[in-house]
Amino acid sequence: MVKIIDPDFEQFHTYQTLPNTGAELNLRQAYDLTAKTIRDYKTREVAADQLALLVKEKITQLNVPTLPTNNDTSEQIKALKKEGVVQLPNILNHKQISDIYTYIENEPITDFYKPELKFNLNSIPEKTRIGRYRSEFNINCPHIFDALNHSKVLRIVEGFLGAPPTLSVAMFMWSFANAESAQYMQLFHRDNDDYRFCKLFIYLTDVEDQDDGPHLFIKNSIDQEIVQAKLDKLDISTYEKETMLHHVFAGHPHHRYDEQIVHKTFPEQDRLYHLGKKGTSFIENTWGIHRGLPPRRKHRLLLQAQYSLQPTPMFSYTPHILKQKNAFPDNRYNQYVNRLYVKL
Ligand SMILES: O=C(O)CCC(=O)C(=O)O
Ligand SMILES: [Fe+2]
Repeated sequence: MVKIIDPDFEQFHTYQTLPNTGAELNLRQAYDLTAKTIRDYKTREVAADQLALLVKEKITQLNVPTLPTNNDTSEQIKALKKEGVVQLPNILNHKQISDIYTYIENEPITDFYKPELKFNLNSIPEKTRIGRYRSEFNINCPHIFDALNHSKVLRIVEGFLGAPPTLSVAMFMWSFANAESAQYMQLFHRDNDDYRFCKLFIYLTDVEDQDDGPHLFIKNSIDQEIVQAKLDKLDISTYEKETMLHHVFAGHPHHRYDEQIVHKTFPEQDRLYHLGKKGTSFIENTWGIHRGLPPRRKHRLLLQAQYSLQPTPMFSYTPHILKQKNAFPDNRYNQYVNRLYVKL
């Protein structure tokens, strides 16, 4: 088992020692060697439980409290653990969403996959499918921490993770209605950013039907044993079952799954299309298979946050001093949660 030996509160750029080697390596490298390659959910859960204990131990030494347990989120935590998804009452109201829209509408957007490509909402390049903003711009947006640090969200997330969360992604994401076919994260995939993590999604535009590009989550896709049991009920050969099981758990972090195989493995009742007006909010364990369908009618704007036990190896983080100092409650808990983004 890996052991955190040197967490530092400011950055928490921790180092770990691998057993028997004595070698020190960065968390990113440790993760590459372990969590990325573990596809079995129960094994990931064992590692996540250990990591959650280590995080709790470490942050107690740093005087970061855990949240007091509270019954009013226990059902949601249970649902998130069991179903992989929980729908929330709206986290942001229409006035807040309209303030956010005013803040971002004139800001240059960056192509998600081509950072050198910048444009405006009225000049979206034909080939750009997904857009985002600078992280410093995101975190200075009005109300963003009202959503990302909403007490109900943090209670659910901490209950799910088993330790106080690390905010490891915080961004607005545009999906542009400029092509029929799906690309990138519009195709079925699993996120694989930690041993245990989840994402908060908030629609900032209305997503009323398939043409608005809903987020689609595949229930029952998290655990191999459950998928195996589903496949066992299908009237197909053992060879085909094995091939399908292998397919839906294969892959490195950028692997995309074949739509037909996913649909064959997971029938209609496993497919949860999130539809709703702007403000619609949900938390998902995105280790489960999911995609954002390409919108066809109008551009879709999403706010998303990822909460994990440790920083995500894929990203490098630069914390910034907030322009609005009181954007989130000034206590050690919230300082800890936001430390990769917010410099004190
Ligand atoms: O656009 C979406 O709904 C899904 C995005 C996605 O896959 C992710 O953020 O992990
Ligand atoms: Fe994803």
